[in-house]
Amino acid sequence: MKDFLTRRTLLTGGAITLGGLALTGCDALSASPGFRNFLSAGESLTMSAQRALMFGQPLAREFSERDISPVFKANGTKNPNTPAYNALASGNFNAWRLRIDGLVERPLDLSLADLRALPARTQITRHDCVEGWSAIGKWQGAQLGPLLQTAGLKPNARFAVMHCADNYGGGADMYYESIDLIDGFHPQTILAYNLNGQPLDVAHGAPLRLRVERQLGYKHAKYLMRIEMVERLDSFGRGKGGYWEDRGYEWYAGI
Ligand SMILES: Nc1nc2c(c(=O)[nH]1)N[C@H]1C(S)=C(S)[C@@H](COP(=O)(O)O)O[C@H]1N2
Ligand SMILES: [Mo]
Repeated sequence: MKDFLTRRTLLTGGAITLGGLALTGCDALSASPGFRNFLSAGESLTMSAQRALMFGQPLAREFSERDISPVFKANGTKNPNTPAYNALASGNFNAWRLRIDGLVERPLDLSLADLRALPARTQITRHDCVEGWSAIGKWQGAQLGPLLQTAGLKPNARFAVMHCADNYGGGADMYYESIDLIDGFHPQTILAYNLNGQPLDVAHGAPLRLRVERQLGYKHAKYLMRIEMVERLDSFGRGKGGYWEDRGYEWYAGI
């Protein structure tokens, strides 16, 4: 594991500027003038500022072990089945790396072992798909926020674009998604490698998928390959910030 990814670095290092924070309209905190000034001052995001940012960002409900659904339906792509993905899968994803790049000071390339060595968060949550089904599962993974902090966001970074390994339905467009920094630093936003205590299987997004628990199912990008920090979303896909957004779904898919 790279030595800048130590616990100490995660806790102390990596100033994050707040200039690029895209606030969502319904956030009570963002409506307060004091908070706006604080943001526009472009100060660096210290641990305490980060905590202030969490304030007013409710957690999605978490459930207990006995609530876990006996079967967690798989939906959308159930196997990317591209030559590149199949090669990674047949090597047990040992050669897979998650790249975090774009508007960051220090691009990262992380193996599954790197991610599993980081402090883990476990959460039992309900996944709601717009197609009308839900399932409760126990997800485990590394929080995205500390990783972005390690990479060091440039002042103009506003969104995290998730690039996936699959082209849903075999079309030309690769699946992708995007979230803002409010969701990026939300404590329940994790890069999940386990579902119900087992390594993520191919159907559910192996080796790594996003969990962004206050949002609908299609935001939870499976088969993550790269997280690109960007200022604007209009140059990706058809410009609406996600595969399904490009086909008419809302970008902010809050539950
Ligand atoms: N890469 C990728 N991510 C994806 C999809 C997909 O087709 N490809 N489908 C989305 C949709 S609509 C849902 S409901 C969930 C389904 O996740 P699951 O297969 O683990 O149930 O993944 C989301 N993430
Ligand atoms: Mo979905």
